[in-house]
Amino acid sequence: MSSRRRFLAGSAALGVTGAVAGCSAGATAGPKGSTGADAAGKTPASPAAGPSASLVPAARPDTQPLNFVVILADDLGYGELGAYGQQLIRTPRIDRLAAEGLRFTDAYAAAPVCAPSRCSLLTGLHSGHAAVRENPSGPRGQGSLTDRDLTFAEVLRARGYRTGLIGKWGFGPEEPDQPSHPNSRGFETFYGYLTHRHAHDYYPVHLWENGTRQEIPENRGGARKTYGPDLIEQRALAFVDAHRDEPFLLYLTPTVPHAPSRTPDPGAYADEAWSEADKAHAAQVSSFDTLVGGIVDRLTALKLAERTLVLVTSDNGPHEEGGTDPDLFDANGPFRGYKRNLYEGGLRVPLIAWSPERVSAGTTDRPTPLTDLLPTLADLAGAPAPSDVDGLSVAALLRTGAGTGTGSGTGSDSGTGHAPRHDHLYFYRNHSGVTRRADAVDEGRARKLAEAVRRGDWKAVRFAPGQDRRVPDEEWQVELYDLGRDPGEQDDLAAARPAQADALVRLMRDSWAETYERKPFGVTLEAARERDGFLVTATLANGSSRPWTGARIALEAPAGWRVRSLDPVTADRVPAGGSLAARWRVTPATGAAEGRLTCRGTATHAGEPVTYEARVSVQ
Ligand SMILES: [Ca+2]
Ligand SMILES: [Ca+2]
Repeated sequence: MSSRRRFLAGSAALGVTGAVAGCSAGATAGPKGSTGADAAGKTPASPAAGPSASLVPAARPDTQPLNFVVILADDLGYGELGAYGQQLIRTPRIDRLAAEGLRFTDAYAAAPVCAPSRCSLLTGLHSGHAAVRENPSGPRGQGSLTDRDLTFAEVLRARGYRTGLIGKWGFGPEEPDQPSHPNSRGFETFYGYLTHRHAHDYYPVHLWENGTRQEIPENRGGARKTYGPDLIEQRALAFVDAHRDEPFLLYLTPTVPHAPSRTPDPGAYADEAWSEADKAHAAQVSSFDTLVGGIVDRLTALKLAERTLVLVTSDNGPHEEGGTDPDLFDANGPFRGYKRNLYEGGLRVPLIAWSPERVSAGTTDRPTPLTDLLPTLADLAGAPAPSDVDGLSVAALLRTGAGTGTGSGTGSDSGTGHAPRHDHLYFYRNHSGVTRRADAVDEGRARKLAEAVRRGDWKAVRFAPGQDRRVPDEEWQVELYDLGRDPGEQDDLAAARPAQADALVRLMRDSWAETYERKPFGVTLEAARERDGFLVTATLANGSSRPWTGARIALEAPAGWRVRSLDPVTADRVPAGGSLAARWRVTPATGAAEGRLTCRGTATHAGEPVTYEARVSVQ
């Protein structure tokens, strides 16, 4: 029987101290754990009386939970914002955030194309470990997340955050109620495009609202009546309004400035002597800026700005599709390459962190892959993060007084807080789609499998002879660059510094796992059919790096069902990497053919309550 890990709905401003009360098993607590007695008939009469109403940390006046708004552009290049040197396209709202907040000069998308970049961003795993490592193409089909893929939304749900994804999800299949749907991966609210390909349609004839396909009939037959990004903006503002009084995560992923460059209005660029595609592209970038500004204005109007962290970034380097000319805009800034390349232009992205009164104005040159997002949000929310992710928390940088350094590029932390630094960053690319400039930059190797590593200022890129990663090292072409001296990756030092190149190739080999086994995290629930009912097994796994205390698991069954606990359901302490497991015998009510079982696991992590939930339908 399938088990789906879910994270609880909760409402803010309700203190949690007693964790689970009134549940159908584990009614007593003891210092060494207790075995709940036969608890038939003790099922809570209504969910409101049970634990689901008591999830969110008490909002102490001095420590209001921080809201998170993560805004991810699609194919916005490093050089396309004024704050990063853009001369032709106007982005005044984001530029102001960059001036007031922390600007990362060395932020990296986790991959040079959408799907793997977004999978890594959501899960904190780099592209040698993540579930989705390639864009959908040909027979390989659409990448999917699984029940084993823990997203930052799921991590925050455990602390009672209200979570929404508005925009492009980017994974298939195009179906509701499956493990790769945002609602199954921690997002309570989803509105927008499910699959990668559908997100290319700016005038869609349908979008998804959670599990429901919503028709947009006015766009049928190629009509361009309702612009998808406008709907996304409306829903994003509505999400902020709806959750103004509770801690929330908004993951806002508009489909701009991706190809095809379509916009209802070229606006300020109408009279430029540019192609229509370039005018529309510039208008898309400016519309992204307007969207960001609109969200900030709404946060300010609702008096939420002081307790909200806004992060603005992009999923990969600039595209050249649909006739857009990235060189007109110098969209890759000082770097070599575009979307699809593992040179810096394909990977390096803007990243701005803004939170008045929390984040000081400044810049940091810490090499910061977007895999750092999950542990950072977890850190700031006081939520456990899985210890087996590749990302590291940069919470220490996002503090008043931390972001004042300009950075020297030498790997020093001076002036940029004390966020841990990565030993190295790893990137993988295997993509059969190719564009002219990207292929020229790759010297005709854009269809070849490639890898890159940055360690300190050293950067190595290597190309396989084809799309098979298992070929011997000597068949790869390796290049080596010194980014400190040569950020544009023009001077290949591989022949001059073979030992350095070999060292980075070893890191590439070590970074890759054909299948990356995850450590258990949160609640899993399984039910096996027995003669008169079910044997139910639940596990609360502490996959974080800190011990949990006061752990408890409880099983909830439909009214009238008989639930008999077979094992202790509490533990004073669950060490990092440990777990609490228990079994129950469940007998359906007479005549009941099917029902849903819910298991909640609760514990205290670093002084704060966390709750995980899993459900299974039995029949
Ligand atoms: Ca993209
Ligand atoms: Ca350039």
